[in-house]
Amino acid sequence: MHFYVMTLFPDMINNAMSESITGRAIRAGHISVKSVNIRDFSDNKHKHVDDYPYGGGAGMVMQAEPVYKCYRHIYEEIQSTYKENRVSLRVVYLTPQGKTFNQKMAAEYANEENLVFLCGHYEGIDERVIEKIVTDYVSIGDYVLTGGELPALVVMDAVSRLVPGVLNNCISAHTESFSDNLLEYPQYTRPENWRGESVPEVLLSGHHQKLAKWYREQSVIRTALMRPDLLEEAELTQEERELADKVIKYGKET
Ligand code: 6GU
Repeated sequence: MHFYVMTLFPDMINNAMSESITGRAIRAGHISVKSVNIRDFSDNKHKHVDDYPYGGGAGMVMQAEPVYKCYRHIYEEIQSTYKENRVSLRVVYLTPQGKTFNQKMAAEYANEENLVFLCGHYEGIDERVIEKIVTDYVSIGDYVLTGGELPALVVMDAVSRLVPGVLNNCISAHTESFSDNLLEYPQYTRPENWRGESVPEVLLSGHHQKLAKWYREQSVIRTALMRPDLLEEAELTQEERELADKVIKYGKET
C-alpha cells in the first residue's frame, strides 16, 4: 500500500506515520508514505499558495494551480511505476462535508495499491481543482478541525492495520471492535488480583469452548450497553438477541 499526501505540513504526516505500528510497517516495506508539499508548486517568490476568496468574506482560499501541479507530480510518479496500462487512482479529499469514515471504508481502501490524500487548509480549496481531481470526499466526524492532516492520518492508520503483514497477529484485525458490528470484549492481564479486583474466573479455566462463549457474550453485553445502535446490523442468534434486549432494558447486572 502506497500512501501519497498532498499537504502544506508534510512533517506532521511523516512524524506521525513514522511512529509505532505504522512506523514499523514502513520500515518492513508493508506500506509507504510520501508527503508532497503543495507549497513546492507555488509559482511566486513568496511561495504563497492561497488568495482572497471571490465574493469576499473571511479567510483565504488555497489556489487551484499549486494543488493541481502537486497532483500531476504524484500522478506521473505513480503511473511511471506501472509498465503498461494507466492505473486509476482514488484521490481522497478530507473535508467535514464528506462521508463519515468507518471500518467498512477502511476495508475498501485497504484493497487499493495506491491512495492519494488531499489535505486542505485556510477556508478551503478552489472548487475547480477539487472537481477535477477528487474521487472521494471523507470526513472523520461531525466537528471542525483546522486542516485535513489529522483526518488523513486517521484514515491511513485505520487502513494500514488492515494491510497484510502490518499487525503481527493476523487474527487480531478480525476479532476486535466493529468486525461484526460488535465491540470487543474486555481484556485482563496480570496480576490475577489487582487492589481487591479479581479477573473473571472463566479466563483462568483454559476451557476453550467456555472462553469462546464468554467472549461472545461479553461483546454482545458491551455493545448493548455502549453502542446499542450497532446491534441493528449485527448478526445475533435468538439467544444473543434476548441477552442484548435484557441488557438494554435492565443494565449490566441482569
Ligand atoms: Cl476531513 N477536515 C476538517 N478540516 N475537519 C474535519 C474533518 C475533516 N472531519 C471532521 N472534521
